[in-house]
Amino acid sequence: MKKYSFGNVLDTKAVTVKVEKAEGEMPYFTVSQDNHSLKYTLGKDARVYGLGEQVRGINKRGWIYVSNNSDNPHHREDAHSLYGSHNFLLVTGGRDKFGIFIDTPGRVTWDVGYSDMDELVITVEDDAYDIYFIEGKSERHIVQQFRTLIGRSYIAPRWALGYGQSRWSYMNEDEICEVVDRHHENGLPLDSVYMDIDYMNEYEDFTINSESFPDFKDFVSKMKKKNIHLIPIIDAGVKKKDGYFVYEEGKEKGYFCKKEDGSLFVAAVWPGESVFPDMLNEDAAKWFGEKYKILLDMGIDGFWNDMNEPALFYTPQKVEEALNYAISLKGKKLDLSTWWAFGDKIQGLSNNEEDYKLFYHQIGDKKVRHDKVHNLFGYNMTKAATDAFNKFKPEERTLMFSRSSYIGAHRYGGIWQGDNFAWWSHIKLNMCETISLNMCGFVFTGADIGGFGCDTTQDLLLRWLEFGIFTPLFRNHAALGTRRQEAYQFKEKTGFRHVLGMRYKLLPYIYSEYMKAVLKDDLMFAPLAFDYPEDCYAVDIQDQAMIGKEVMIAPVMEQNAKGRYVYVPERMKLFNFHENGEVETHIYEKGHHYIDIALTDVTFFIKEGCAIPVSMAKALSTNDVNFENPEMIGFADNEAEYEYYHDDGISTKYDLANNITILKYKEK
Ligand code: MIG
Repeated sequence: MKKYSFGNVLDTKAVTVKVEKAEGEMPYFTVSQDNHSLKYTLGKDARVYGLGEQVRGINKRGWIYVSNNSDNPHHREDAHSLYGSHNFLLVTGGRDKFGIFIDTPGRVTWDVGYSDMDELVITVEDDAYDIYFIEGKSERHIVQQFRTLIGRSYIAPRWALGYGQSRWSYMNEDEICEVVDRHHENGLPLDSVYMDIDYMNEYEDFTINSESFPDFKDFVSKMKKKNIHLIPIIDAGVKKKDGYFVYEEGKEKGYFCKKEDGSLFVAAVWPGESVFPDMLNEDAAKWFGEKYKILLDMGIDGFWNDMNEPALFYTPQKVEEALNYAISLKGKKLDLSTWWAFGDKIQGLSNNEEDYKLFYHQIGDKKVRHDKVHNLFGYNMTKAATDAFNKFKPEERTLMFSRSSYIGAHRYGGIWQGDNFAWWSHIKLNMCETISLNMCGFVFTGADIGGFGCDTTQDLLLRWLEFGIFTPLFRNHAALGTRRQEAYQFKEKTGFRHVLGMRYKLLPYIYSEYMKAVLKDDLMFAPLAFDYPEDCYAVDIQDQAMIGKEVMIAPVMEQNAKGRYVYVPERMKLFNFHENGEVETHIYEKGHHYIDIALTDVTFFIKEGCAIPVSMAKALSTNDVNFENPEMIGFADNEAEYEYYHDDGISTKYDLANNITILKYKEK
């Protein structure tokens, strides 16, 4: 590993290991005179991986990406930034094989063969940054070293790998009870219900609307008795309202972000005019984090952090400007360009770049303008919460995942993949992001299954769940105003029962793989290219994935498809779990094959010589899963072994050596 530094770097704390600075010339790249831009010539066959939460495929070559945390609900191919900044790239397949990590809180532009197909140009906005080069004998080895550099990933409680139902607009106790009861009546398993902003009193963090939830503590405990965890959302913006305790306390202590003149920075988000805790100020972050205790004390054991890019709907001054502009047009005859400018003024109010330059952070004794450290805000909000959990509940894990992140945040929480759409292409995006995020340390991740924005369909939800049963975070979530998409809303009850049930049958394997990936700094999800680097077909596959060392998945991601073409990179056995309970298996030789996969089939491949643990018991929650004595399924001439990780799923003692047993499988 080689580290180079430019200028006086602000410590992001992404890296947890001390690395000495290297001497001499930087490898692979030529550096521009002002040190802002790095250039590398990509070989014809070079492939580029990483960048975590970004659009497009697993191989990032052919587009330009920007590390700039954005509340961007349009996860289209032409997007440049989503909610997180994950500045790790891995180049392979051509003449060189290396990883590169750029540690900087500011913006980075990754031109991966966009301006010139054969050039990788990385432009760093800040004058000061650290850069790490990692070499290794394989792609996986490079990723492992990078993961060790950034420290062990966050570990979720095991129940958080159960199925979660969410929707923006569950308004009160009755609605939540209905969700739980209808799952149970229909034999649909469920471990958690997510509470979106509507549970709060006027969108005020750490409050509960007492009309909709008259005795919240009691409600939480009633739900626990049904094996349901309630997971409230926490937003970054704090309502600016006299008498609201979080606002009053924070204002008095000087913990909110301020403008240059020392006055409070105010912008509107869900609560209306809001102020923003200075997540980069240690004291302020500690204060905000410890507020989560209010909910912990009511029995809550999981949270999701939202709006923490931070998203800004508008600032009062920008609205003023827009209104003045509109008024100035009154009575005049609009030409087309003025009409466009008028529209842009209004549409450009949200997440406006100029607004991010209006407020400051107090970092130690330094006052730093927000835009310089923008990408660290969500990270530090999540860290604040987890630091508090570790203080108040050191023995037990607490569920925490965030929308916005930076590398380093992976030690404090997972992330969900934000506001996707009920589009078929977003199943694939979900898979590609999951793989890239694993490389950057985010192992506890998943997307809004069924799609967040726009109306879903029964078949989309089924196909998406069939992929989602492999991701650690397994949550169905949808936006206000969209078609209801709880599994019980659709006709195909048996199908949903079967697909959701399969998650619980596979949980001994999924949980074990999740924990091993975290504890060994390894990938849970990997591209085929990493395991079959010499296979000219495997290296290009963008719609299949490897899980652990045993399994390959090839999800159906097209509407009305009755199956799909799959590339099988070595001899494997297909398992097809049909909704009628039958399990069909078939051995495939290396090559391209068309595989029939009916709408409610759950399919995956097991490599020859491998086996995985499953719990065939019927389960309505993770409590019903047989983690103690799982059964084995596999593909072996005579015997296969599986390295099984098993613990109590809740304590914070994660002893790899003591929690591993070798399970044996024998072909019947
Ligand atoms: O501006 O809380 O990504 O999951 O349902 C939208 C409402 C705010 C965005 C989150 C989404 C959540 C929604 N939030």
